[in-house]
Amino acid sequence: PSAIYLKDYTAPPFLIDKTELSFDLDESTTVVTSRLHMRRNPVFGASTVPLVLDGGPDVKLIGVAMDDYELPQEEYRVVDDQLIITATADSFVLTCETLIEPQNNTRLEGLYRSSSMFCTQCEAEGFRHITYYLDRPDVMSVFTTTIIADETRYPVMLSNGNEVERGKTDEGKTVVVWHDPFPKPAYLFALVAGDLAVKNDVFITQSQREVTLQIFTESHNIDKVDYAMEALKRSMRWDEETYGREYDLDIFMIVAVDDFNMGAMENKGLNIFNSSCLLASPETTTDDAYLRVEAIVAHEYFHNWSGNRVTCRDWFQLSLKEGFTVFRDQTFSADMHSATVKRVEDVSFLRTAQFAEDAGPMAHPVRPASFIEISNFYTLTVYEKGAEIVRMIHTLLGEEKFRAGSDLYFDRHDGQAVTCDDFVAAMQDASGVDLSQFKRWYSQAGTPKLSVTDAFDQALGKYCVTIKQDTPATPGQPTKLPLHIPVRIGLLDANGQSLSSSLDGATSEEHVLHLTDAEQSFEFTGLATRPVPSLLRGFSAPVKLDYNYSSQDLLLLMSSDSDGFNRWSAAQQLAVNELSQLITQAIKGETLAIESQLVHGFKALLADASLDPAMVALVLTLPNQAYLSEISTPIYPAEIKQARVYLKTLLAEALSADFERIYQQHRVTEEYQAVAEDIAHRSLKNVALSYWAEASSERAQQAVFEQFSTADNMTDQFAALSIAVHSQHNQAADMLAAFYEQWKTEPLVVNKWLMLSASQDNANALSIVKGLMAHPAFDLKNPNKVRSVLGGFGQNVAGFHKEDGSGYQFLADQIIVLNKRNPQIASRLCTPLTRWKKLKPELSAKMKSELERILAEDLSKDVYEVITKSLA
Ligand code: B3K
Ligand code: ZN
Repeated sequence: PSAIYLKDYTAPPFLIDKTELSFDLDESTTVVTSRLHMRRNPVFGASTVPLVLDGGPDVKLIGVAMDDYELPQEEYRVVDDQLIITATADSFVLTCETLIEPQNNTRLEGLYRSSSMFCTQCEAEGFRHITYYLDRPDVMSVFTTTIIADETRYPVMLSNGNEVERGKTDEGKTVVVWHDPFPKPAYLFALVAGDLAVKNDVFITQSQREVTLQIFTESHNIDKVDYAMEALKRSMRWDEETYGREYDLDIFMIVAVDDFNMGAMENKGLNIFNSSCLLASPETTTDDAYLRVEAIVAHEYFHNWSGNRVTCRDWFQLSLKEGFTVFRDQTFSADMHSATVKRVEDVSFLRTAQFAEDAGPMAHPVRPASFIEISNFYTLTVYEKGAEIVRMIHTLLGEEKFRAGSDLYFDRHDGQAVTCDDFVAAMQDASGVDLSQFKRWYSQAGTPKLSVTDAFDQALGKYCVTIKQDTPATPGQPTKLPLHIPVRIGLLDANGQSLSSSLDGATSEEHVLHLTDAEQSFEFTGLATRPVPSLLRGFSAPVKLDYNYSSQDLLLLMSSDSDGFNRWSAAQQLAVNELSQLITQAIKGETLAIESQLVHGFKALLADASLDPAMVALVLTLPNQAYLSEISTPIYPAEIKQARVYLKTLLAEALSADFERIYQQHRVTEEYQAVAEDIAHRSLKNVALSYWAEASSERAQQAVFEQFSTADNMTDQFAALSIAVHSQHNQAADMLAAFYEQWKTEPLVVNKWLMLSASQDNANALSIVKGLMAHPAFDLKNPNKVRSVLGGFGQNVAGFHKEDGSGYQFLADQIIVLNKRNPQIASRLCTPLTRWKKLKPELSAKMKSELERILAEDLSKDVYEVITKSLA
């Protein structure tokens, strides 16, 4: 397999003005007929380049005709899955008949079957598994889709746009025709056919148009779509109010499917969702999952403008739509609930997972310069770091100019396929803010590190902050240029009061520093005493911050900073400092011991009833194994775990009475609702319970068991179960078994059970996981189940990182099996193995040899790319 490069981009030689598709759906062979109204692309002038259409190994070509002239065999050829036709007119209709077998499609790309239905996934390059086409996002076409199927088995037949015709064939099959008036690339095509139940609703747009809303599921799930429907309406309203974006078709449909490689897909007018990201009910869905449903419904809906109306020129520009749309969904969720809580969650995820990606062998810029398989670039870098770039633009421009920029972007490029440069140009043109240096964020990989030092001149009342920026080398990018980094900063006095100061003539309690040089100093005047800096408020840039805070400073920020995000961040830093000491002791084989300052910080926090319980819960949550691994070199998994358990137990013992009190105080007695206030109480209550359960207390054990047995909602039931499993509760095994019995008919709950079971951190972990994969509840065809078991196992320190390497070997075996069946999923499963260089030497060597063993197989492009880059 070889790489393709952004620098080699050329416009398409042919365009497709209209695409007419017909699907004769059948359980054995599906016949696809396409009529493509094509013409040579005028930008090429008079050209004779041949017509090259993309196909797949699973597409069987029956015949090709040009303007109804059936091409003889010698006038076309198929080479490497591409259909090549040398002689064409300047404009013509190309007709193609192909056969596909959706029932044998285990890749879940193109047209496939999930349970008893047909569905599609075409992004990025799935359409070519349906029929021959110019499968690239800059070829936009108006689609008309005819679906022919047996109505008794497939009463619901859907595609993009509006249903325009319905009839019968001579053999009595039903024919439904859909027409989508908006030109779109093939990756936004969708088709669904099945025996589905529907929930209907309406939305009145800002210009008073009535839009029909429909959510389809298999009939046993239709009682779980109310929350998604309300979330959809909130999203539609929010996009009108916040971005002035109105929905454009008369109907908007969402379909839930069980077998899906990712979360969801924004196909025009017909979104397709992994059922785990759509269905919700109090008894079966946790608070986190409710919020995820809302965020993903919003995300896919927002793509209608940021992605569909304005799409990507090529796949290197993926962040054009994904970074922007993630930023939009993050802001939406912040507006619906607590902005600070949302920011903490997003940053915590970014710093753990995206930073790790940026420091590993797959590190790439937000706009990659090359790839072997585009599916491998639906990454945290493209999505989450891409969203941070848009957020920084928002910080640099301010709310109003940012909106002017987005208005200009949508207006200027409506109906076009454009680049990240076009996005930045619109922001710059509308605001007058120079973003030329800022654009380096798109092309430079790696997480910048800011090293901050300061000095105070008492006589002049002057405080000077010096910031050095440095971005580490990443694969293919040995040296880096300075970035334009917005650093939001405030200053506190020794009592935690916010101080006003002057910087470049502006007096304020908060400033945004524009860091543009490799090293730069900023002078704040008008200060009577040395301040404590609150740096990078709200995480104003995706960077690592190094400033030598004392524990005293951190306790002060944690209790008093006016920026909620930095209160959390200070507590995390304090915990990281203490955990680092403990990890070092563990590595040296010493007895762990520490004089913890966190005890005092937590004590004060738990005593302050004025705080938002959701924030308190987040502050109480110790940095997780993954984050501690990200900031360690080399990684000692068992020692990190040991340090975490030690500190958590120490805090639990010291504050046991406080945790018990908080646990009792925050019980929600009203009927379950997934609203911010209740979610906040539940999260604090359950964090308190998780600590209390670590203290040796009979009453705590009892409380865990009781909550598990009596909870009327999944949040509380599952929290209790997880606590039992992770705190070695003496009834943990019985509770796990009871949970499965109770929920064995609810696949999404069973997936949670699979994940928790696989993460049980004990000596038998591997045999437990093998047992789970042989369990009737497991199914290798279903990505959610694979992710549950193998994802859970990946977090299992004792099992996955077992000293003899058996955990790595087991994961490698699964990757080898899945490589053939579902390359996308196989490739994702490689992620934990890509960290091998950072592991302690004994484990590193074992992990590396598993990568080499995988490489010896006949690999898909997806797995090949990740493995070769990891070993490079
Ligand atoms: N655009 C899709 C992702 C498609 C991934 C294909 N491998 C979901 C989303 O980001 O909205
Ligand atoms: Zn997206």
